[in-house]
Amino acid sequence: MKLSFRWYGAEDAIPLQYIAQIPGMQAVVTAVYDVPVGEVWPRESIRALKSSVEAAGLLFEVIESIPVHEDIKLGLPTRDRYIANYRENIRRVAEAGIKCVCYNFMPVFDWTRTETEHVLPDGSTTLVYYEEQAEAVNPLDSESDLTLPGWDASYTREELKRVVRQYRGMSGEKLWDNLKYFLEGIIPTAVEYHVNMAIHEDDPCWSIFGLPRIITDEEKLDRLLKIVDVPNNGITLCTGSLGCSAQNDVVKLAAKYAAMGRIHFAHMRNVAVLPNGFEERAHLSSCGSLDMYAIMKALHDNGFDGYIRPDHGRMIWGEKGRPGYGLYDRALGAAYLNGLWEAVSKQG
Ligand code: DNO
Repeated sequence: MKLSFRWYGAEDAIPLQYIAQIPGMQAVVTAVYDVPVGEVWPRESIRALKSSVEAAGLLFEVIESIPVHEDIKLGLPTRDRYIANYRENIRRVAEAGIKCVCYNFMPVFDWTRTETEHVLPDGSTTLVYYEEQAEAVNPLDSESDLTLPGWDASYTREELKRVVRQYRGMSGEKLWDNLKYFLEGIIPTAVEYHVNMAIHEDDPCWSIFGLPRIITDEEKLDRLLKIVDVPNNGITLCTGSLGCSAQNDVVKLAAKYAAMGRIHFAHMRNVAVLPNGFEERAHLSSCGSLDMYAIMKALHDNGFDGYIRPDHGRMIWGEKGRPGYGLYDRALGAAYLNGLWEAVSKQG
């Protein structure tokens, strides 16, 4: 595995040097954040990211994410222009040495939580998703809280309502058609430029606010991989996204898709699955519902050699920062993942 850490570019309060000081840290996962979704990333911006990451002694090999324009997910006639731009972005990041691109195909809302500062018994704060709170949010109702984490802050309320309305009535099958069209448009470029595309599962892995979500479980992952059946069409195994549903056996999925050579990136995070949703917890297995040791062992034993990063952390030690993306708890997560990997490697 290649240990990596997400960094939000020059705007990120966490200096690259701090990331480089985490034992075993090899790579930074980042993106160009100041270009509107769907447009082509300037070569200078990619170069600037690459040189700052490399100046800190870290590898610049993974992008998270090149976002997919809503028109592609909606299957609008304008999608061809955005798909052409997407191909161009793959070429440009590949030229800068990128080997893996993470993306998602969630309509409108990326990862969604209902509280960002839920206080755990030890005084740390964490991200949670409680169904009763999610049900109280209606993106078409102006009175609702429209600033849940993971939502694209560049939308105004009115734009958000417009785009949510565009999806009304769209079936999961239609979204599959649009995903197929997208993959058939971009995977040949990824193959040509030796880039591994790694789709991120829907988070949480069920439909929210009446919008379809399709990358949610084993059957759907199998279907996705078959659409274009080449290694470059792969996945980001996000333990928290899949593992927030007790229906998903994350250990089994890690083993299966690693053996197939289709996991290019892993997001490692623990969650406590509750009757009414889930809470993000510290990475340690005993802190949540997932057996992190068994997942790491499944990856290791099935030949996983991709990138891995500690996913969301809690806020601990008084740190203030971007929800889920502080330094301290993610660094503890990295240290723990290193320990697990050393243990599973030495066991042979
Ligand atoms: C949340 C992240 C996601 C992820 C995207 C990939 O913390 O895991 O936002 O980056 O879904 O496109």
